[in-house]
Amino acid sequence: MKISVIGAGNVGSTTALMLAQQRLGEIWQLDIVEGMSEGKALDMAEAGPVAGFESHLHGTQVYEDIVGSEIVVITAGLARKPGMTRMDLLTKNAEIVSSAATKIAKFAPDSVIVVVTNPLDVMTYVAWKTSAFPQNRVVGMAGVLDSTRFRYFVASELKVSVEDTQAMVLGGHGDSMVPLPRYTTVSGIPITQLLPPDAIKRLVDRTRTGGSEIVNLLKTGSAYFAPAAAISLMVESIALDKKRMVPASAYLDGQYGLKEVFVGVPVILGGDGVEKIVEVELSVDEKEALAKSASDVKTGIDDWLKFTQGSVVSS
Ligand code: TXD
Repeated sequence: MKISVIGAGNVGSTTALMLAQQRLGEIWQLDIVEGMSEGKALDMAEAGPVAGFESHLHGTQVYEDIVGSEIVVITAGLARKPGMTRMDLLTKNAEIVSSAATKIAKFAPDSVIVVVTNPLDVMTYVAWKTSAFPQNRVVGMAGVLDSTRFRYFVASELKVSVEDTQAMVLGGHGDSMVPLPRYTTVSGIPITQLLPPDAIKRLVDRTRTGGSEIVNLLKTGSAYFAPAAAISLMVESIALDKKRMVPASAYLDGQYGLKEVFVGVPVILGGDGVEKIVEVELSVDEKEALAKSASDVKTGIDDWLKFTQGSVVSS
């Protein structure tokens, strides 16, 4: 199995290390910064003898080296800098993601692409459009991260093991994400039976702002350990055809009453990527919240489409 990670920054390199520790195969990291991915890959490979994994880790700056990859993770991108608008970030990262997706289509045409770059759901759409891959072979990582945060908060509140705690978070990766307490359980018991409504609301709100909580503490950069663990889970499910049922950003074609948008829903992830989108029963409020979240994503997609059409017309 050959797995490539585009972008060897915090999330990309931590993911590469986790994948190596899972012994999933040959791991390539690609970054534009000269020497960085090579240096990080060598450093990680040198950890192998004591950490107990074989050193199939490589770094590169050229896409030719990712040839034949079965899975490609896109983490390349910029973080929002002072003075940059949301739209600036969107267009800049869309440029990076679309150039990566075009190269992936050329050198790893049979791969499954896992998108991580923010704004996540819009970037997943951009990668799908520019790679021209079938819908099932492009998926975005956010729901597994948002759910693992929710699981951690619930387990800490109830003082129970995270192992017994499961959570489901749908929607776009942003403030409008939709944590579902009714489908969040400890050993099968919904938390609505274990916690009072005000405590659930507090944990839901903390989940929604989980990313900024870390940014505020770190001050420079954003979370990467939990994101990398979430990516590794998805990559493992695809690599080993495990068919895990997890929330992920997938292309909707009528499911949940939504169309032509990538948004977080429960999916089955296997060797073919998104093998099935699972439709669960939602209350009126939950449905509304998911539709609102999807409409925020759609606005971003439309902005990108208008921007690319504009730049084609003006060039
Ligand atoms: O839940 C999620 N989906 C997320 C998303 C969770 C955490 C981080 N999330 C987003 O992932 C974050 O908002 C960023 O858009 C990406 C990557 O985050 P990271 O923390 O790893 O950012 P870094 O450390 O700045 O790394 C980005 C790397 C850096 O090394 C750049 O040199 C590289 O991307 N980069 C490129 N590599 C290859 N090709 C191109 N064009 C390129 N441009 C930048």
